[in-house]
Amino acid sequence: MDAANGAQPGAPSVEVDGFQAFLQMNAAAIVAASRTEASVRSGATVNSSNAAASSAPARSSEASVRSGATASSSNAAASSSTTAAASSAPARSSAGGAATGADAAASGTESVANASLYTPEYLGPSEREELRRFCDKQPFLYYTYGLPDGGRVQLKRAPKIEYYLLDQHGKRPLYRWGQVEDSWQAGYEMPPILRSLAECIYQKTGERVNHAIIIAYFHGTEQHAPPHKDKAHGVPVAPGVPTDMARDASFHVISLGATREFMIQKSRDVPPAPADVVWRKALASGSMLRVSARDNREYYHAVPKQPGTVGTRYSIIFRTLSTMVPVDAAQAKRINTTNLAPNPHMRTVSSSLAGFVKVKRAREE
Ligand SMILES: O=C(O)CCC(=O)C(=O)O
Repeated sequence: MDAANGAQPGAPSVEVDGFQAFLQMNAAAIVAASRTEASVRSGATVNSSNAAASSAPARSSEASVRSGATASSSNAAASSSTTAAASSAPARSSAGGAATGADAAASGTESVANASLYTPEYLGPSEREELRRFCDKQPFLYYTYGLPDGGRVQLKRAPKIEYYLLDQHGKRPLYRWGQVEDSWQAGYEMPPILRSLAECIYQKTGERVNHAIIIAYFHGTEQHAPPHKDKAHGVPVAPGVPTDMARDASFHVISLGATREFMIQKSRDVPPAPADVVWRKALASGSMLRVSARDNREYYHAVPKQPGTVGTRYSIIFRTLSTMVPVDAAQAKRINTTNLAPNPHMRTVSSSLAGFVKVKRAREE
């Protein structure tokens, strides 16, 4: 384990400083926002010692998930007087705390379908940029997908990299969405930049996410996500398909870079009939979309092909998984370097490196 960034040896390198600040600022703003909301609801003023004393997380059931975005940096700066103790206390949830119109309007958050939420400016410009740079450096994989006839295919429509948090027994979460068993060990422990975001999600929603997949949409039509449901307990899936996400868990999508449209729809049709479209949105860079467990159960979601898209979109999808397995470090090392997807953002580096190697060889000969 690399003490500097909390990742295993060989894990992609990370920059962290800005995000530690991001977490601190957002945690402060979240507590401040929860105080405001609590006082609005109860008519009482909640003082900072109450906030600091509060160690109970917001409840994770859908009914109690509160509205609103993690505050933007500017909001956070405004509440920078909040104490460090208060900053570490998760936002409290009032029972049944659905978004009020005023809360949503104040934070720019849009309520979507059934308790899903879209927050366009979840990240400030510098966090957005730092996270995008982090994504640019990732060694994305083409996962091998198992076909119903027993065949295997490299899944080029969604180059991915996985990150996870270990549990107290040293086990890692496993999310099976169709990849072959060889890939179940793929991924790395979360570096601080992702841990910070996981912590922000906990502060806001009470959900202890333990897994993140980053997907690279390098190209508007080569990379896409067909309509599907995430595989959570209670979601109707085909017989034999495992459901590794916890029951009642939402999933949380941070978008970076080029905008791609995200669809929530009633059918699997591509494109869906207009009457089947529940919600569609070009997800802004730096935004957060929380798709509730209910919306995942009842609807499909998709990122359609989008001809003419300029630039890369990354999505970071945080989930709470309940299937935990022992880590097999040797298999992880093997699979993390198998079927690497060509990453256009690394091309300059690799071509100049290749040039350097060529020149060096020529000099040595
Ligand atoms: O990339 C996205 O925004 C969504 C990806 C997705 O639907 C999924 O991983 O289940």
